[in-house]
Amino acid sequence: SSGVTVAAVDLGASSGRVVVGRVGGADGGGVGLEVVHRFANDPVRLPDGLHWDLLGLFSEVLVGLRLAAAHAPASVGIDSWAVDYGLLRGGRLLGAPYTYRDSRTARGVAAVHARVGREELYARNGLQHLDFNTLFQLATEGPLLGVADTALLVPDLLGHWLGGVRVAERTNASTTGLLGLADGEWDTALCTRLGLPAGVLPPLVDPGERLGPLLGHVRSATGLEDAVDLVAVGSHDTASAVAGTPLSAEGAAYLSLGTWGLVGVETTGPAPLEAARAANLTHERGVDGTFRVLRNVMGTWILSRLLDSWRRAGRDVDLADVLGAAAALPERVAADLPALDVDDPSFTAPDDMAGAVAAWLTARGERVPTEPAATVRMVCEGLAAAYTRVLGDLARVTGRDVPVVHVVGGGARNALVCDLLAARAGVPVVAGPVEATATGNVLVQARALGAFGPDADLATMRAAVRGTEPLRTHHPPVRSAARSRGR
Ligand code: LRH
Repeated sequence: SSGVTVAAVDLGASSGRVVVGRVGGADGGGVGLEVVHRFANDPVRLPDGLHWDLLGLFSEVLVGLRLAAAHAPASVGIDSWAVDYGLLRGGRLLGAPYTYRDSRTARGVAAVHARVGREELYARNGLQHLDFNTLFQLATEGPLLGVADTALLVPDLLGHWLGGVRVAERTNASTTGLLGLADGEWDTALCTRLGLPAGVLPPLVDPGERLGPLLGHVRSATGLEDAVDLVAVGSHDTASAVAGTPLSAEGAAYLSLGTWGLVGVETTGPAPLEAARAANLTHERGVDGTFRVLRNVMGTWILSRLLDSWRRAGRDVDLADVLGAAAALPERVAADLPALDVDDPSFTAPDDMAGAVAAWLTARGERVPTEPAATVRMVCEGLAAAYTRVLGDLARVTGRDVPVVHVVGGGARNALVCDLLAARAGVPVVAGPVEATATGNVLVQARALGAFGPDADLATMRAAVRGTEPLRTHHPPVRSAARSRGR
């Protein structure tokens, strides 16, 4: 065949991109990606809290699609970070959406738990407790929720602005806390118990469903053809990332490493529930009815905020340079540094990350390093330790050994974290693709357009990723390999 060309919009919590993807044809069955537009995604603080600039993001999406139009894509698919949403009435957006880092969420947690306890909530939705899960955010909306007729998660909202449809794509819907773990449908009984109007939740769709043409003014703004359809993808970025991960071995784990580090395995059903709850693992829905049993852990956020602190203090530190210096620290020096507890709540949204790290160390009687390299080493050691703990939990809860970990997303470039993870976990770490999320987005669209044949499963699509993307394996040092063999 001549292959299929699609446009993927992928919005992360710190940056977004529009990517043109080609499957089949000249790429010989592989996936070819070209990032045609990149842009920052910076939250905006207003007197009432921390918001996303969704109109700004939408404008960037249009700029990107205009650039993509030159490659004549046959469809467009959107994914973004999870949990956040906009409220609409009669098609009009009711206020600027909040970011999940806004502190309002704590109130929502108290309000929800006053009506439904943690254990019952977990039995219904299977989610790791995160203060920002959508249901806690909705519980803080008050009267506005009585005015709204529709709530749309971020990628669904952008999809609505591109194509006019109002739907809830299921993988992202599974991060709201309002989707039933057992049946994958909206839990309207839970909504009623929480006093949330279930009527604002739109009909669910699955990745791969065609959602129809773009609006006329979007076609004129972008130059995209009349025949271009909006196609539902795994609209939760992590769902697309896992779809785009070339998982090879049985039981292989993934670490989708961006702002967050999502450590998990793909399963065909929920994990044993009591054990999963005790380990604070989440159940998110993946492409093709899969489950992502994972834990949301700190990702590259601390590192990027540290660079920001240093920059504001007049010290320009380059990430690649400082990671290199952190990796090159003598073993003796590195061994003396404490591993940072990266999931400490004081790192969630501090104004000054360097100050927060210093305060954490001081509170524990530790010396505060003056060199960025030492600080970065502590962070990376802390990240690797946290991911290793989750891998242990996953093996225990699922009863399956984890033979290999795939690190995807921008963090796959962080060789220090990959090396430390391989050493601590005692298994090989396969790094790449960096653009796994866009890849997963492209694959699902391409299949919907016939690039793989209608019955192609995830394994078939993943084989296409393995063929085109150079992957790098980080092996555990010999001593820890021996240790894990002796287990
Ligand atoms: C990663 C991510 C993650 C969620 C968080 C809100 O970008 O979607 O899966 O837990 O953002």
